[in-house]
Amino acid sequence: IKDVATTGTGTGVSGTSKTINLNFNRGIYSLTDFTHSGLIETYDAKNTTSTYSLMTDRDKYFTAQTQRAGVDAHYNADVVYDYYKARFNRNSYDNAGSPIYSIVHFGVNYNNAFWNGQVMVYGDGDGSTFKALSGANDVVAHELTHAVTDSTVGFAYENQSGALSESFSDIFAYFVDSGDFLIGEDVYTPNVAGDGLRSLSNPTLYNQPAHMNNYRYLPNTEAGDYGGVHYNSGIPNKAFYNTVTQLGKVKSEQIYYRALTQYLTSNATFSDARAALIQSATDLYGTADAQVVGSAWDQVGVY
Ligand code: ASN
Ligand code: ZN
Repeated sequence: IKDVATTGTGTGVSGTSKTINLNFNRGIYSLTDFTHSGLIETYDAKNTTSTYSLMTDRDKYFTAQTQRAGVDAHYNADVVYDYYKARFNRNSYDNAGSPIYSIVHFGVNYNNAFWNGQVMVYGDGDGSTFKALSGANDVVAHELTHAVTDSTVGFAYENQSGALSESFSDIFAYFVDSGDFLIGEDVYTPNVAGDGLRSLSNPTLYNQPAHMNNYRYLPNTEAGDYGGVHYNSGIPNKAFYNTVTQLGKVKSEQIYYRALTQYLTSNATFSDARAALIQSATDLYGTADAQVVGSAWDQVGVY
């Protein structure tokens, strides 16, 4: 019995049609993509939190309502894989070609998505705060970048190092979906146009600080968001915005990637990130660009 790589047609969360990579075996098509050096495969939890099975169909048209979240998790995992390969020659999240498994329809009306340390997991949303979260390529890129940072820096997920983990996930989400500085706009509050979950250009729009003056010392508990990792990330996000608007995307993404893979360590502070990015800019492009990076952080009060 032979696996045959093929392509099919899928309908995504927002109703658009896209070409997806499939496997065909014994009369069944599945969301299994062998076209990369690392496997990409997508599973259905069928609104449980514990069991899941490969998403399959009798034909190559994954167009049913219940398949939409799977189609986009699968398609967007490809997009993010291809981004890291094209820009940094990175082969999957660990640069060792590890398989990217995604699970959709996790739980009931679940308003979140996460990297659990091994696989990508997506809720359907409750239809009002979120629709199915795999529908946003920047959400997929954010979560998969947690896998990248876990296998490079290994940021401790608390306080400033945790906020840096959040910020790097938002920053590479921006690079994958660089038409805007919003995160999650494709799936966040489907009944409200033009908003997002966070903004890199204007963090205060969504209740995040854009300067150390407004840094918050929150408890290192789940209720305290582990020291406000999704709150204080507004500060390094704004420093990134200040950088990319001056140096452009091509230089900025290399500077940020080099800092991740060469300099940052698990307990890094915002000051350490500033220093790592300045050093990376110096290595790659020289002192003038490094000064731009330094002033980008000066403007948010990080020295
Ligand atoms: N979606 C969230 C994130 O990636 C999940 C979490 O809180 N870890 O940050
Ligand atoms: Zn995150």
